[in-house]
Amino acid sequence: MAEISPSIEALLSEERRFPPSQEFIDQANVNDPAVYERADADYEGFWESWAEELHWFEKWDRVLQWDPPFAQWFIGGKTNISYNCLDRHLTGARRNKAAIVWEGEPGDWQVYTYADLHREVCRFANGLKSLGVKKGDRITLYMPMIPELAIAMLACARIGAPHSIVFGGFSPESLRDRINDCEGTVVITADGGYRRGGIIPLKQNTDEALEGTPTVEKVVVVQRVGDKFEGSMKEGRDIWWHDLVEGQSRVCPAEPMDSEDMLFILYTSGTTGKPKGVVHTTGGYMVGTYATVKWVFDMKEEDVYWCTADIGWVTGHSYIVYGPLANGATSVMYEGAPDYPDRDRFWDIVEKYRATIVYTAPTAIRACMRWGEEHPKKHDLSSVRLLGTVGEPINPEAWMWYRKNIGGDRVPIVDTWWQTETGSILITPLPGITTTTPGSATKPFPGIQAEIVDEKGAPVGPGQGGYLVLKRPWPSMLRTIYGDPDRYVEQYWSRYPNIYFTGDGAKMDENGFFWILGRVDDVINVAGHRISTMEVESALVDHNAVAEAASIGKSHEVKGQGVVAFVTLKEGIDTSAEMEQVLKQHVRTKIGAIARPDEIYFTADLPKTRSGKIMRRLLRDIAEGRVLGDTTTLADPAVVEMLKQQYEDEE
Ligand code: 7RM
Repeated sequence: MAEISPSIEALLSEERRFPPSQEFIDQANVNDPAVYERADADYEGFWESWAEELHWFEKWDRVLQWDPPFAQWFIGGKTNISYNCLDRHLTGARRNKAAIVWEGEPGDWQVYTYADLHREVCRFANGLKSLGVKKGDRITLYMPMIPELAIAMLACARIGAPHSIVFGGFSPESLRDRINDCEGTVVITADGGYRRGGIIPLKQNTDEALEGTPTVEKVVVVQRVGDKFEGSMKEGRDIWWHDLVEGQSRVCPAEPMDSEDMLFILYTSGTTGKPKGVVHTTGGYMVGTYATVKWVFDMKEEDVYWCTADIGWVTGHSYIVYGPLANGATSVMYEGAPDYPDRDRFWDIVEKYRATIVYTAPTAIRACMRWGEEHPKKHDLSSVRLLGTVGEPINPEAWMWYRKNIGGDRVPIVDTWWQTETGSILITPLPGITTTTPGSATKPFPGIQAEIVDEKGAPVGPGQGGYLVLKRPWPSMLRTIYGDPDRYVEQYWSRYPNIYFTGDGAKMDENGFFWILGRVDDVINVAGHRISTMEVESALVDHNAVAEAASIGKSHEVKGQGVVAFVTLKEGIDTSAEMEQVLKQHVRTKIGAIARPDEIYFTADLPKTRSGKIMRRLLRDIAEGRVLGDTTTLADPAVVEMLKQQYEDEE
């Protein structure tokens, strides 16, 4: 892992630099580079001062108890995140400020002020209590991106019932497994949700899931699609949301929660087939999401902030709901797809609500690149003052496109690295301090000690690569895997003693900046040289003809592994043997001979998870001619079948 491959040199030789403008620096929430040293010298004190900005019913006795690998933060402190997201804002000018600005896919919209949101959360929390829900009961949410989803989360948090949100795109079987794993007693869903004009039958899926869930007693159903609902309600078990809240009191005191009481469970896939229930607790998670929103997104009173994620993923939990609302911000929430009814929908929303901060995923940016810059050009995006990305490495070309076409070549971009497990952003630029470079997530957030280490755990030097690890606890870290503490220890804390293993590979450049290369199983080893799938992909998408690319390592007799690439060309460009040669040569020119793909396959689509991550494991299976592994998390199973057929035909 320690050697420098020629490929990485290409990436690290990126020379474009984007310092923040003086204008941005002058107004930024944080613009003093000394914050890094100060936080480093006393990280407990650093986090404690963040906690002091929030409301606690009772103050903590100690900031941190660290018995590796188990951490407790703000010990003895009593707080409630729903109180901090709502009640805390009701006394002053924020009372009638927009908390959630919601846009439905069909074009309907609603605005909830902080006072509105507080009232609806209290009414629903009282409704849950009337169903018998008590502190500690697990509640499963399987909902579309509608305001009731945020209301339900905040209501659960208010009464101390941990929520487990299952993304609305998951199958009945996945829903069932997740309900059973945490023994949920109530499921909250909707009669349906809109997606590209069609309806996702959430209630019917729930009914199917509930055929094998002995613990579930009640199902609350939001009426979203009304007349178009084709399912039914089960007498005695199912109740409409509007009937449940009818007549409920608009007062529901927030339960004082211990700082270490469970706030939520969120399932995420790991190296094995069974998803892990990542457990987050109250105080630390609240502090982590609050602090990062304020500094990474430079959140101001007048901002209109839009994170395009689905709340079913951690990004939506932390950066649509909890972090922004804890800051008293205005958070935009959108129900539908980026290309419905047209490919300018995102930019239409930015213009309509005058969004000032936009946070999205590289995969969405690449899709927009593919659709062409005429779509953002149709809209006035001059309100935008800060852009963010998350979820996967961003190739410099997509970064530059985003900066130019959405940021008008003038606004900072924050490439934020974190995980479901980390709860909040850990590696990121601070937009009023950091000079960014396309493709690098830059530096650990103050107080975070991230390092890149070799197999033995020794830190690698500048220009070198290794495993990304975290050497100190941080407030929003996961506390355990629900019902499986051994897996928590084994998965994250066993490779290196008392050090958190992220599962990601990374490189450090001469400035000490981090370049996240992706999961360590996405690294290709060609003749002893390590090449990230991302580097090859970055080179491929750098070519004008390429919309998206995925690369994998395929076993090779002499070199150990060779590079195989799967490429989607831009619309209107034809595949040909000549194009294949051109692209192979392009990669060779961009990175070096070592990275030149042995084979390139053209494909109309790549296999992706429902959250948009390319499933390279399946591409490896296809390329190796193996039986396909677990395909249950695929967004569109037909894509792999087609690819497999095509691969076999061409082989
Ligand atoms: C927030 C989220 C976590 C994995 C993580 C990485 C990858 C996330 C970045 C990134 C490069 C980034 N949670 N990842 N952000 N890679 N640059 N800025 O995505 O649990 O779903 O995924 O995502 O591999 O380990 S997650």
